[in-house]
Amino acid sequence: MKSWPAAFVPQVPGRSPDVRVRDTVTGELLPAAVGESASVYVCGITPYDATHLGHAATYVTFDLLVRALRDSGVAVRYIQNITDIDDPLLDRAERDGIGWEELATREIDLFREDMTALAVLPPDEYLGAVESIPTFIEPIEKLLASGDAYLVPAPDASHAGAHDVYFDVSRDPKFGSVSRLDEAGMLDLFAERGGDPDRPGKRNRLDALMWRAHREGEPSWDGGQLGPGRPGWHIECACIACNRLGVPIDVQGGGTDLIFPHHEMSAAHARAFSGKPTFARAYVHQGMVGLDGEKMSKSKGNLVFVSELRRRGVDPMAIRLALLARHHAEDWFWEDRDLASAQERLATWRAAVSGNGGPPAEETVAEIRAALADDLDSPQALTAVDRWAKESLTHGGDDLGAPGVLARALDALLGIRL
Ligand code: 5CA
Ligand code: ZN
Repeated sequence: MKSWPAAFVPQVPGRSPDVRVRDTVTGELLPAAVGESASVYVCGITPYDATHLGHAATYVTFDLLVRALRDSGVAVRYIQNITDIDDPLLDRAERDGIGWEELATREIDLFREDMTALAVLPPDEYLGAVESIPTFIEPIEKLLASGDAYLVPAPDASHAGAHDVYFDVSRDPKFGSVSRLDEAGMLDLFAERGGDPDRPGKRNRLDALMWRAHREGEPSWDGGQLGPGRPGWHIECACIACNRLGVPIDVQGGGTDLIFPHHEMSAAHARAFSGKPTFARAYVHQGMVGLDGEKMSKSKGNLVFVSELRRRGVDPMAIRLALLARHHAEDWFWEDRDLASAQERLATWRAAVSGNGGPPAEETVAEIRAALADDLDSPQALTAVDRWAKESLTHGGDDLGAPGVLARALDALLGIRL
């Protein structure tokens, strides 16, 4: 799938210290890279609606990670998917009387525009589920052969004798190790987040769909021995991540809403078909951005769209700065004053780098790097810049190169173009 243009990343003298992230599974600070390379997989959008500020926060967070790692001298390989076939997409297309492919294409295009405007660097590969379907078949067949997956009759399918394929969670001794939820906690979230605990014929209520046999009126693809159908959600990310990055990957990213079942199941699938004990060395999860007291979500409809703010003439750099003002692990509620204070901050920074010289910037650049290397602490990085800007605006400074150095550092490390 086509991604979006890579913004130019200026060179900044010096280099970031080794980047550490707080692993949401163990709660520990872990190095985001081992040695000189890092593989990062971030769960992408389900393109049935426009990019809201919660999505944007997630992709800005992982953009910071990629920028910090590259600045520390690490070669990053970054993959992101698009869930361009799933029930919510089909449901929305039907509700709106539009083809599901047309809807997906429209929303992916808008997402690309939003990412470009927000100066989010593109992944090295941007992969749709649909275009990747042929790579899902063999792993599913392998899991059927090993007994980790099983067939459930699908009498409502379009062809006689059809079966759906489910993953048997009871076969996985490590199941639960990502979310560390008990069974009741898992069951609470499973139905809410796309699972089907009451499907007759399953061995365990938490077993996850891997392949859905073709039903009348639904799109389907060749599944080889699995028959025509379409893939389940978790196997997509498991296969794309493993195929493109190898196992274990260094960082699995996404929002906290994906911890269970999505990241639990993807890890379980990947361990089972790869035979490797660990799917991801570290999990980084973006806290939920909400509005009016609730998580922003497409199903609830309490959304602020990036494209809508842009249409109203809001500077995308102010949107990005508003998102950076919150630590990625924090849940928070968007308010108009978040944008107002980001606009004010942006104006202050712009004024500060427009002078003829300023206070030396090296220390500030080092503070930005140190903050980001410490679990992507963007609020701390912004505070360092605020200090430099205040000093520059109140006392000036005779370091003629400083404003330029700082402007390049903000661009390269924070993705903020002044
Ligand atoms: N396609 C799947 C992942 S494979 C998906 O969750 N798509 S999504 O469009 O619903 O979300 C895209 C990304 O934004 C995911 O990483 C998700 O965790 C994150 N996200 C969704 N809602 C919010 C929110 N309110 N705040 C922060 N991040 C969010
Ligand atoms: Zn995913």
